[in-house]
Amino acid sequence: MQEKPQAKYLKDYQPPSHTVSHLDLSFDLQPTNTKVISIAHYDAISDTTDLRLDGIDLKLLTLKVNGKAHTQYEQSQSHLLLTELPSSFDLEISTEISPSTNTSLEGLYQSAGAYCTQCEAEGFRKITYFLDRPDVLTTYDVKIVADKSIPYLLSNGNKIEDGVTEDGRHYAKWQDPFKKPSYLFALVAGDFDVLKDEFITQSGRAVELALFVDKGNLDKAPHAVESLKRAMAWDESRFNLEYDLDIYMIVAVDFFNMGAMENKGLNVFNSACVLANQQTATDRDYHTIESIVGHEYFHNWTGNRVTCRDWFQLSLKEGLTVFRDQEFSSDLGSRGLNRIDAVMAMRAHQFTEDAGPMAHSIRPQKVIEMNNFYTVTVYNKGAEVIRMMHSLLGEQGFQKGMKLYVDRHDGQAVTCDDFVNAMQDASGVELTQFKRWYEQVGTPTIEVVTSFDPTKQTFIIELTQHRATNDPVVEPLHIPFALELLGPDGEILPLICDSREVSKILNVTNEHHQFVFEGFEQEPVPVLLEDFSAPCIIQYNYKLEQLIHIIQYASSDYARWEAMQQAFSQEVFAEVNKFDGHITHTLNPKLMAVLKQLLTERNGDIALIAELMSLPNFDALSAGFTQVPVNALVKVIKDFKHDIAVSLTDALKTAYVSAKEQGELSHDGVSARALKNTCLYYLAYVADEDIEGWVETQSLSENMTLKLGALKAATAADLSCTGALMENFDAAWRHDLLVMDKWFSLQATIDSNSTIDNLYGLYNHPCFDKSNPNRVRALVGSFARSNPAQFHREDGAGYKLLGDLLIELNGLNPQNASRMVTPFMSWKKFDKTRQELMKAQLQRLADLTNLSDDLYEKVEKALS
Ligand code: B3K
Ligand code: ZN
Repeated sequence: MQEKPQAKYLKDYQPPSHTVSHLDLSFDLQPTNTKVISIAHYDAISDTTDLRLDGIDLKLLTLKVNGKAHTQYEQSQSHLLLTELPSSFDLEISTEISPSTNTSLEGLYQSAGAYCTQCEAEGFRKITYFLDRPDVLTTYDVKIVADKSIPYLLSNGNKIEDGVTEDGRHYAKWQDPFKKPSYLFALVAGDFDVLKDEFITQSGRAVELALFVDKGNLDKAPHAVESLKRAMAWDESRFNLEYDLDIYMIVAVDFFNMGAMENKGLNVFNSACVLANQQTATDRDYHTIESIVGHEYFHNWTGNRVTCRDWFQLSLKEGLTVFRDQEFSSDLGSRGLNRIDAVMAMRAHQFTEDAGPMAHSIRPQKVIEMNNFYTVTVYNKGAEVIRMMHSLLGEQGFQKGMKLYVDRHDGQAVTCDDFVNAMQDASGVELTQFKRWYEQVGTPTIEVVTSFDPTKQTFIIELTQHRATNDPVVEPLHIPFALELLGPDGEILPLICDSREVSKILNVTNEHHQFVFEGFEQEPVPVLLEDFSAPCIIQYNYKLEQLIHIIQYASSDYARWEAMQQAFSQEVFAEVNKFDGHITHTLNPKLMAVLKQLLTERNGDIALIAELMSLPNFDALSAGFTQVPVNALVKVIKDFKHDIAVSLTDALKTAYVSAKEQGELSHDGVSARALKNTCLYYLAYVADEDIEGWVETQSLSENMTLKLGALKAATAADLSCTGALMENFDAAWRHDLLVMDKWFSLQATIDSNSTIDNLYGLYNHPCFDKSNPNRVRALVGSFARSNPAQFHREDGAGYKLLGDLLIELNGLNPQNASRMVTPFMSWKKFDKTRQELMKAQLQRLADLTNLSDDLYEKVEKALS
């Protein structure tokens, strides 16, 4: 391995040496030699005469202090150290950068010709020398000069001037009245189609909305704009937060490392998270777009107006904003289904991260490459921590806390403690112990033992919290533990302790707690940790009958789904123990009967029934094993699907035929399509003539949810029509790369011994491009994540495919490489043979002479 990159520690935080009162930026855009002039006014905070600025890959042209050339400086790979400075001065720096060769998609780069920026976390230093840290806030004036062939020149804030230059080019000037840290700076220049709209705020101000998309894509823009208007209205009604500028712009670009970025007044989005119409996008895509548009919009208050003091506090804005976008989706759609999504992400990804070498607290203590910490832990567990505070304070207390937080800290860069303090001060709820969640590492376990005393008619619940082995927190956590008790007829029983009815949120603050509930003639069925009220693992020996009781009667949709998942998992675990490679595994008939009943009665939310019918996936099930039994797990899951298909063929067929999808985006339409697809997916395993015909007919649908549902069913069950359907799709959609991503994903998830060769071949498909993160994720990401049988092949060919790709991505796009390495991080969870094979791929990376900091941090942790 090369020289070790340096880690930064939260405990070493120091305030900046200078404040910046204003920044003037000017850009002369050229593909390989863009000139950037930055003029800033600096004031020293202490009596220092030095200023150390961040800067990477910059060619320094000139440097002036108070208008005069300054020669007292040293340049290094990552910094510019200025010495012998006065305490207050203007600094003018001109530098040159090359956007067209910047494949890292960080800083200023070109996406299919358009110029755009990505500065969070530390990309601004690839644009100019600056104090590139979130606690240096200032106002910006930006001038952009470019050829007239690039009509739109955009930056943050309001446009104050435009015109032509003497040499026949043109320019625009933008002014952002709000102070911001450099990570929220944005510039976009390109030729787009624009969808314009307007939003009138609650105080009556008109805000211009503009969505910029690639030419020819206007028909896919309305859903994002409608989502934005819904988000703006929701933030006013639920949080009383109103938008502050006169214009809100969103630009969709094809080359982007993540979903989107909340730059002040000028969001930049991955086009995959914007563009949708019924022919090209699934119902799931529609939902994702609405939630990401909301998320970026909500950052305007939680992230932009109040930002982070340092990057260790990232969850301050991300955990809170994920919580807000989850609430937005839940208020507008189904709360139960949204909760199910959130918990699935926690179980399948966050618990896995916690169990691996990258485990960290929601406020990490040590970081080498900040981009590595935009994780499910910081985001999703961070949101669960905010949700726990919401449970403890209630909606009213929480809103009071939010108001105090914003009033106290508007325009500031603050810490997670500042947020919790505001919540505590506004509500009067003591949160000192609760703060331990910010230090806590790993997934806590709660062991539950219950006992029923028929003579005293009491039901006793004993809870013991166990922390993960790598958890530095030595004292117990404050856990809001939600509980529901169900009576024999499914009725919800009151929780009576010492003759008084108590709240369903139990405050668990000690290592060990005993709760004695009174007044039961028969033993109740406990719904434990209802709604996943804390990000913990519950250990409790549920009997199948109890789970079935919960599936039938629990008051929350989430709890019913959770019980179903538990029941499925228990059955899978039991069968995995019997695995010998030859027996055919079948689902417990009692559980099969429940599925049949759900399917036949179709009571309540149809979309929920589709969820209830779905087996937990490989990742979610893997989390339950210390060593993942790959072959057994793959076989049992497949056998169960087959068994459900064969045992319930008639009920599945009836449900399939009677699910009528009315209305493009109505909840009923979405639900009907979800159930139809679930039924067809199972039925494909039976594959009689009817069903092959249904798959083929559905694949011709003009609706992408249905079309893709048909192809998924065909590829999963390996129907004879699969090849032809895939060819038709390819021929029909080559003009739309986002749609082709769905096809690449399908190719990657086919469980066939020829898949790996096929994937190497697809690198040459005219639509494939390794420098585009969407394509890479669609093809190789889907393979590693969703094709366990082939990825974990015992000859190591799956691991080699990923290893080969990572070596290329390391040079091309370190951030993408680092995200794609995730499947290797859990190598210790597999058997010896697979461990050795995965480790060998990690070692190939470790041996690279140009290993990026991004990969270094993960590879080093994985191997140590
Ligand atoms: N804040 C951005 C993510 C930036 C990621 C930098 N590697 C998007 C979001 O969370 O809203
Ligand atoms: Zn965010």
